[in-house]
Amino acid sequence: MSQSTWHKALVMAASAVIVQAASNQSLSSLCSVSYLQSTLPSATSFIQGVTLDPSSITANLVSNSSIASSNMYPAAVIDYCNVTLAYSHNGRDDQVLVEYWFPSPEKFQNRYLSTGGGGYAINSGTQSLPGGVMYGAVSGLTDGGFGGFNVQADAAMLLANGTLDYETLYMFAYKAHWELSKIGKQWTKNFYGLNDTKLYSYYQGCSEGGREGWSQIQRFGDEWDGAITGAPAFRWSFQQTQHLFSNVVTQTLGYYPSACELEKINNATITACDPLDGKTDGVVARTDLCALHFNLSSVIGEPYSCAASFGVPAANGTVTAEAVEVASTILGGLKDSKGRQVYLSYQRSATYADATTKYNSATGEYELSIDQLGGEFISLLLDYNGTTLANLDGVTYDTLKGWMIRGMQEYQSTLQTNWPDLTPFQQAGGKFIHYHGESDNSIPTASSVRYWESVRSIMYPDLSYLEGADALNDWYRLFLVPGAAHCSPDPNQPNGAFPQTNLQVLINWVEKGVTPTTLNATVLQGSNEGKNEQICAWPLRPLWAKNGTMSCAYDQTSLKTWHYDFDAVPMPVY
Ligand SMILES: *[C@@H]1O[C@H](CO)[C@@H](O)[C@H](O)[C@H]1NC(C)=O
Ligand SMILES: *[C@@H]1O[C@H](CO)[C@@H](O)[C@H](O)[C@H]1NC(C)=O
Ligand SMILES: *[C@@H]1O[C@H](CO)[C@@H](O)[C@H](O)[C@H]1NC(C)=O
Ligand SMILES: *[C@@H]1O[C@H](CO)[C@@H](O)[C@H](O)[C@H]1NC(C)=O
Ligand SMILES: *[C@@H]1O[C@H](CO)[C@@H](O)[C@H](O)[C@H]1NC(C)=O
Ligand SMILES: *[C@@H]1O[C@H](CO)[C@@H](O)[C@H](O)[C@H]1NC(C)=O
Ligand SMILES: *[C@@H]1O[C@H](CO)[C@@H](O)[C@H](O)[C@H]1NC(C)=O
Ligand SMILES: *[C@@H]1O[C@H](CO)[C@@H](O)[C@H](O)[C@H]1NC(C)=O
Ligand SMILES: *[C@@H]1O[C@H](CO)[C@@H](O)[C@H](O)[C@H]1NC(C)=O
Ligand SMILES: *[C@@H]1O[C@H](CO)[C@@H](O)[C@H](O)[C@H]1NC(C)=O
Ligand SMILES: *[C@@H]1O[C@H](CO)[C@@H](O)[C@H](O)[C@H]1NC(C)=O
Ligand SMILES: [Ca+2]
Repeated sequence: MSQSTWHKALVMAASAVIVQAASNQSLSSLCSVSYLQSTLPSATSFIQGVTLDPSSITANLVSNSSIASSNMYPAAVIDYCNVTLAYSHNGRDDQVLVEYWFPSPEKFQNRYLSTGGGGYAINSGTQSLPGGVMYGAVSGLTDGGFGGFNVQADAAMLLANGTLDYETLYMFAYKAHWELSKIGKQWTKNFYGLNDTKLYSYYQGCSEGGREGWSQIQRFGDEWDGAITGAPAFRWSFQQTQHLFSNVVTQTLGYYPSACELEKINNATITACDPLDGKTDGVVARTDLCALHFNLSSVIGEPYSCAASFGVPAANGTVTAEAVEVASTILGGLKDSKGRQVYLSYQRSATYADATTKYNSATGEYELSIDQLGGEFISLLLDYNGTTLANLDGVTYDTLKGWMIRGMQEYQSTLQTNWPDLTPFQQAGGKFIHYHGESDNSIPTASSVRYWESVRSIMYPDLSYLEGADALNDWYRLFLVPGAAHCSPDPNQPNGAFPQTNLQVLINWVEKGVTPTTLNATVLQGSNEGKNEQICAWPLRPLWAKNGTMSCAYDQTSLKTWHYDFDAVPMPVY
């Protein structure tokens, strides 16, 4: 029997089962390979060019699974059917694996959720799937076809040195996620016998997972009801290359600060800027006021000391003018040799992670340590030569600019992911929660601000700034999370709250029309753990009155500190 004939026979034999399932079947009776085969959609009816392999299906019931609280969801106890499936692309001898967790029929709430990865990983293992199941959503992840759920895209990106695997590139960029959601949604409908009942379709991911979410909303907007992305790694060539900027600053200035000296500069910044938001709580909720009112030079001469750790000896000294120059040059963002702005940078209060140096025990000196993600972009995707850049010899600010622009040309239709027209998503009624830690040390917070502003100006060109902002906030809201680092709370600012219940908030917005005027957040560490805070929606900024009340205020002088004019780049950079 051909696969499609076999498939039709199965579907017919199974239709009776589907009807039963829709009424009141236990998860244990549905969680079988035969039932999953019987409900597996016929690929040709909704997606062209893929062949699903019914014989590859695995299914196992997981009951009473205790899920610990994470940054992305609260604690819960869940039951689900853990399902994996292999499929291939017609005409290509390949294999892609997907995994879906199906909640029990009585907990299922007509929802589907796709989840993403981080770095070069297209999934987060099974870390992200519980967050959907606990809200009654079938939740899925993909291996991208890279060779297994634990294999990352970079491992499959080259067929040989010098030969990029374009299928891997496109799968990683957006194709694998499109297939994951198309298959997942159709299978969900069949599994629960939804018939004409509306299936809500959601996306949730952070960092590279955030970029993956945008890759779908920008291309297939009308396929989604709602999405959450944190700190997306979009504007790829700029984002990846900027990881090397801090290294090139140290190399250009000829000063390699110890981790301890940079930590001291950041600690002093946090202490000085914490009260500017009106509440002295160890959290810099207004990094823009910090940029306007705090002079880093005031830290010069301050003593610092750190204990020995991980092969780095104890450090003890006073902050030098050179270290402050390194820090302030990093904060200024990349400029070319003519002094023109190329890219944006981190906010004050973010640790200087990209500037990390390495201790040479033979010389007793600190020296250059190439940022891994930055070096990997150049080596793998511009040089097609493995995942490590050997050195930064001869690399200048202009070299970095060249890499950013070359990568923009080469990856505009794949990884760049900054298409600013979201009309199909908006017209289909989609809702978007975009958040970014204000102290992110891996993807600059201003990167998210720039994208939101790009969408505003492209979609509402005839409206004033505030009118455009209001119109955009009806369906796409950006929240900068005070005291949060990259996709997580910041251990240096333990009182900062993190938006752990984002999916609940998005569901309420999409399904009940409850607009998140402010974003719900919870302190997840320290002595205030469990405390609730609300986060202001861009472009409003938080400010605490003397009586402790927070308001979300419009402050044009502060907003200006977030905006950069990339006059070194001869093309619009959305
Ligand atoms: C479905 O099962 C639940 C408990 O498992 C029960 O409470 C409910 O009444 C059942 N519904 C129907 C329609 O049989
Ligand atoms: C679920 O797990 C908890 C502890 O993890 C246990 O106390 C409880 O008895 C279990 N319930 C069932 C129905 O298995
Ligand atoms: C889900 O199924 C896959 C494939 O059988 C298996 O590797 C994985 O460990 C399972 N996960 C859970 C949580 O059961
Ligand atoms: C590319 O060359 C590097 C050494 O320069 C080697 O380690 C790596 O395995 C090669 N990659 C491929 C895909 O051949
Ligand atoms: C789906 O349609 C079948 C056949 O018309 C029907 O028996 C079943 O109850 C429907 N399921 C739901 C969930 O409405
Ligand atoms: C920076 O502050 C943290 C506490 O937030 C502390 O653990 C660390 O020792 C401080 N580092 C320096 C160099 O002062
Ligand atoms: C910061 O302070 C230094 C040293 O006092 C001074 O030279 C510099 O002009 C100040 N920078 C700003 C932006 O005020
Ligand atoms: C740092 O050096 C100073 C001066 O030598 C000394 O007084 C102090 O105890 C040292 N601190 C640490 C933590 O080693
Ligand atoms: C490829 O990478 C290796 C190892 O990093 C390096 O030695 C070699 O020079 C690189 N080759 C090219 C053509 O960039
Ligand atoms: C908001 O967060 C609190 C914990 O800080 C939680 O109890 C509550 O359910 C959340 N509300 C929504 C709508 O998610
Ligand atoms: C706190 O102060 C602000 C600004 O002065 C005021 O608008 C607000 O009503 C006060 N709130 C309370 C609860 O007193
Ligand atoms: Ca504060």
